[in-house]
Amino acid sequence: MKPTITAFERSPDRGRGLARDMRVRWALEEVGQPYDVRLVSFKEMKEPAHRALHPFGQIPTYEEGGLALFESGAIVFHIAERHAGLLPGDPTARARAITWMFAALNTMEPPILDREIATLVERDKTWYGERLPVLEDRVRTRLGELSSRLGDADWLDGAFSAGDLLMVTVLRRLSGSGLLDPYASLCAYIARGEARPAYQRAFADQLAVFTGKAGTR
Ligand code: GTB
Repeated sequence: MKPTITAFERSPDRGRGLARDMRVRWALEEVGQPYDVRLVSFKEMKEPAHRALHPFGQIPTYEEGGLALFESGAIVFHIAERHAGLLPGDPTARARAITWMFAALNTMEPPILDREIATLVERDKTWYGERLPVLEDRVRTRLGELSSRLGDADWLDGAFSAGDLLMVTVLRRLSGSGLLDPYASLCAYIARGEARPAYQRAFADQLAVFTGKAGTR
C-alpha cells in the first residue's frame, strides 16, 4: 500500500530540506517506495483531525493502511524494517546501525537544536551573548567526537544505513552556522549523503513544494 506522509504547506526553511519530512522522504526514496504527500498549514496541524495522527500537532506523519505513525525517527525505522536497503541483514551489524539512529537523534540533535532555538528566539535576551558560546561549545564537542569516530570512513559503520541517513539530516541543520567548517571529514560525509540519488530526489520534491511545482510520487 502506498503510504502518505505530511509536510509543511509552507516550510519556514524555504525549501532547504531542513524540516523533518526530508528524512522520511529520503528513506522512502532509498528503498524505492512511492508515496503521497499531504501538505498541512500551521493552523491545520493544531486541529483535531491532524492531532489524531500526531498528538503534538507537528509534521511529519506517516499513514499506511490502518497504520498511523509520528516521530521522524520511528517512521524511518519502520521504513527500514519493512524494506531492504537501510539496515544490514546481519543482526549485530543491524543493532549497530540502529544504535547510530539513536545517536543521531538523542546525542547529536539535542545540542544542535538547543543552539538553533537560541539563535531563533533568544537573540534579544540580555544573556544571549553569554549563552550562545556555551551552546556552540557543546555542539563542537559532539562534532569533534563524531569526527574522531568517523575517521576517514565513508559511513559510520560499514555500508550506508538509516543511521547515516538520520545523522546527515541532523548535521545539515548546522549549515550556514560555520560550526562544521573545522571538520572536513564531516563536511565530506554530509556531501556524500547529499550526493546519493535518493537524497537528490527527496530534496527536489520538498523544494518543489516551496516553488509551487509539487506533484506526488
Ligand atoms: N521529534 C519530532 C520528529 O522527529 O518528528 C519533531 C517534529 C517537529 O519538530 N516538527 C516540526 C513541526 O511540525 C517541523 S520539523 N513544527 C511545527 C510546530 O511544532 O508547530 C522542525 C523544523 C522546522 C523548521 C525548520 N527550518 O525552518 O529550518 C527546520 C526544522
